[in-house]
Amino acid sequence: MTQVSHVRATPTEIEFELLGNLARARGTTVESASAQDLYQALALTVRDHLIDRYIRTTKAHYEANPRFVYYLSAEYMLGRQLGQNLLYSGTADVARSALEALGVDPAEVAALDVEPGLGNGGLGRLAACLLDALATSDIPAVGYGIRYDFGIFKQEFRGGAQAERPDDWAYYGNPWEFRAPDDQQHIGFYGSTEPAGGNRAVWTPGETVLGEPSHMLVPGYGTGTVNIIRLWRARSAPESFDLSQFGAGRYGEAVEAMVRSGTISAVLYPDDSTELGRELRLKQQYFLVACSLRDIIRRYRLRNDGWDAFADKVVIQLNDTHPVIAIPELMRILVDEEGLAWEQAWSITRRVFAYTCHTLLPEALETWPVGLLRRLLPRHLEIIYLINHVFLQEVAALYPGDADRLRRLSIIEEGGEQRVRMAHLAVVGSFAVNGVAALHSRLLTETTLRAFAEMMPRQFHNVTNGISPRRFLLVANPGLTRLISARLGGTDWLRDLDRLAELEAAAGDPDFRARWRAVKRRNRQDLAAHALSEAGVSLDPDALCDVMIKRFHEYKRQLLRVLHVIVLYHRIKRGDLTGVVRRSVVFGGKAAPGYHAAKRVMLLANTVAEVVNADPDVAPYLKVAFLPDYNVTRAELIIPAADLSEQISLAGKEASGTSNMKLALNGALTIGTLDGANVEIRDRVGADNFFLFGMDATEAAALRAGPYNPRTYYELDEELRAAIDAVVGGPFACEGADLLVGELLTRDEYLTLADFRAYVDCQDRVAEAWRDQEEWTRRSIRNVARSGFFSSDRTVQDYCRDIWRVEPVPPGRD
Ligand code: TH1
Repeated sequence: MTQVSHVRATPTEIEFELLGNLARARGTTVESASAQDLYQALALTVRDHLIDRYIRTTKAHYEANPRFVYYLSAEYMLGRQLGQNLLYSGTADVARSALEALGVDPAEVAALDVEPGLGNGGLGRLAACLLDALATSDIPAVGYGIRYDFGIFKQEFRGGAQAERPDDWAYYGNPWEFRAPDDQQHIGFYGSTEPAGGNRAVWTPGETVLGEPSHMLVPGYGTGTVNIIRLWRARSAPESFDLSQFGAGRYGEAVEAMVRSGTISAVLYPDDSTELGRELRLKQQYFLVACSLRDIIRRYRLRNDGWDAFADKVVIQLNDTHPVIAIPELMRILVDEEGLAWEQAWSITRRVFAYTCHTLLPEALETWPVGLLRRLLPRHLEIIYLINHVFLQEVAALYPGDADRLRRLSIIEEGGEQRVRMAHLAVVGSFAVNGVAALHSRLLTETTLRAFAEMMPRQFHNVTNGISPRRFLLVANPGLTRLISARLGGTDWLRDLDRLAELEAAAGDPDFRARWRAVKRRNRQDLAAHALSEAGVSLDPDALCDVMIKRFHEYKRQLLRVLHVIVLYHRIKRGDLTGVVRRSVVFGGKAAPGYHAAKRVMLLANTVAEVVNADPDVAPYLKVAFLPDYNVTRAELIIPAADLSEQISLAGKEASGTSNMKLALNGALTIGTLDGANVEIRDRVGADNFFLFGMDATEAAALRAGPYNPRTYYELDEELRAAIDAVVGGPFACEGADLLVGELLTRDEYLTLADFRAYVDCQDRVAEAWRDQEEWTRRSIRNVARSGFFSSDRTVQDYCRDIWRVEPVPPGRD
């Protein structure tokens, strides 16, 4: 197995350590150990091998007193830790030998590693990929987040419909985390404020909650750095135990406030790219921010005095608007608690924060009702009003008499109930704003944040997302990693992904192509085994593996994918094999539990799968597998097997997308629209290696602006009509199909019908290309050779250069 070389442990030493941990941490012996005992002991053993590095990293940071990046995010999708940490600590091979020497099956033990699903989708996984790259690049950084008791729900299908089960991920204990109750923070909510002279006030909270941190190690690959992610868990403050109620025998009432405190970190909101505006969500956001800022200040004070150096030593990246309440919170600390003048506090604040926007969807832009803020965080609302007041004075001076501009820029949304626009607060309170792909960053400045971009153009940046090649090649696809390493001579390319360009010549080598195909086939076999056991579908390992993995959302247009599958079904049934090659159509993804429209598409996909898979005429050509409970672990299995990557969102809707990058780097060719990072993928891999179809963002916006009649497409396109008819009364009828089709024929908000013909024809070109396996393999190899740009190492370099201005601090080697 490929791994870091500077490790000295032998299998015997690992065996000794493992037995030691089994005895000391689990109180048992190898003879009587359960699989769980062995897993926990192994995890602790591997963890021990990272601890020395962590301590050296901390020492180096303490000595250098460098500028730190603090990444604030409500979500992290870390993926399983064991496999990664074995590889990063260089103990994978020795640990395997040690387990085998003890008569233990390594696979059985590894299967017990649970992925902490502390996120919904791309935004949370991006946070994990950036932390991985920060550590790999030796950048001093800490990730802050919430330690949800329940992560993203587990998905099952009942009668084809999504059913959710709670994710009690740490039930057996999480061996990767270190709890630090002594670093706990007291966080206030509710209550009232009293003026205290000038701009100062005293806030007396009505309720106090404790934030208890734990940290998990974030090792770099091929370097000594081990950073951390610090996650906060809410606990009740002792004073919330109501002794008077207790004394009166009302035990339930006595503990009520205590229980309420804990609910703050109880569960992750399972909504991706939509906003619910619930009080508990705002509480979570403030809890994360308040705990983290106190911790950041504590860390700053270890080596610095006063506030003069704060903005030189600290940069705080806000991952979307979820942690934006940090801006008024820092102002509150500086003005009310530290006694700084407003102007000085504001100058510090504006030099500390930077904001990443991840969306263009209006329904994802957070706004909080003023009434809710006044109740929950009264002092913060006052501060927000004052920030807005000062800001609007600046605007008025710059654009005299332009009332409309004031209205568009204001942090407060008027008209009906006043609301606080968190994106506006974010832009006003930070020194840099960035979008997550070139197209997205441009659209942000032309639409959502246009008035801001006009006023402060230099504050706007683009930083195109990236993914960790360690997670999605080294860990997920060892076969391809070995093949590439053999060609490139060693594994250094995993830290320098531009070196993949050296594979370009290998595309012309028939022997290399044969090996490439063999790896992909092996991966498809592994996926087929999984599809059989988890979805009861038998996939042909030689069929084109056609993959769509992402959250279910109307704008992502899984429905378009399903319509094409129905077209193929109809063609096969009538003996027309145009565009037909053996295909495995694979779906993965969850829908927010309350998102009924997305759930209807999901049920339809499962219904189509059932009919298609059961039809003996069709089965030789087409199979549909909807693999339940898509998560990072499942992604690691699906992505390496993929040949075709479905990136078919309506242009102008997907900010970036990241599965497009993961799939491209694993040798899948993309079929897609000019949306999000697809644009840059196509620029890099070349038009020959990208199946482009459909409207671009400008055309889509124009069509949406005018009168749009989806029914015309239905009437004029015979295949489309047949497909839709098969959904209402035909073989694919299922609950909600009438609603789904009704919306499609009357509104079709995401222009599915307008792009249908272009998509189907483009899929025919895919099939044609697949028939020439040698040529397909050449394209697949070139695709990988040209995708080095999409490493999260490059993303982190961009942030470091354009926004953070931080330098690496390499720790001493062991
Ligand atoms: C996603 C975007 O939809 C996706 O295009 C992008 O690749 C990814 O972020 C990483 O940048 C978003 N996820 C969320 C989740 C919530 C709110 C807004 C967004 S945008 C809860």
